[in-house]
Amino acid sequence: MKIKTVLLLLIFSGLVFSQTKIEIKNAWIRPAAKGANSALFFTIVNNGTKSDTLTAAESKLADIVAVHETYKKDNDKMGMREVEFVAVAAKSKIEFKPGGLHVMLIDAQKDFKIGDQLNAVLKFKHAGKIKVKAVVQDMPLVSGMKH
Ligand SMILES: [Cu+2]
Repeated sequence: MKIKTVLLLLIFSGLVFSQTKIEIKNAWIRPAAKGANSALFFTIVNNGTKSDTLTAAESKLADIVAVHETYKKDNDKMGMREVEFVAVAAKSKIEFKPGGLHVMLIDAQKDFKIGDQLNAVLKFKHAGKIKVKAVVQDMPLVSGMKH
C-alpha cells in the first residue's frame, strides 16, 4: 500500500513538474566603453525535475555574444574558450561568475555604464528563450566567494 502511494505521488509530481523550470537570478554585466569587451554573469536555477541545457546567448549589446568558460592553460595562465552548451541538472543551480563561466560580450555596441539595465536572451533546449535583465556593476550582486 505504501509503495502504491509513493508511486502515485511520483507520477503526480511528474505530471505537475514535467516542464523545466528555469530561473535566471542576480544577472549583472561588467562596465565597458563602446567597442570594448564585457561579460554577463548570472545564476541559472533549475527548479524542475528535468535537466535542461543552455545552448546559446543572444543580445544586441555586443557584436559577438558567446558562452565562455575560463580554464587553466598548460603554462598555468588562464584562458577563455567557447562552450557549446551548459547542462543544468534537475534541482540544481549553476553560477556564471568571474573566473568561471560567463557570457562574453565582444565589441560593446554602446557604453555600459554602472547602474544601466541591459537586456539579453538565454536559449534553453527545453525552457526556450528566457529574457534576462542585467544591471551594470563592478562586483557580483551576490558574491560567490567565501573567505
Ligand atoms: Cu570570455
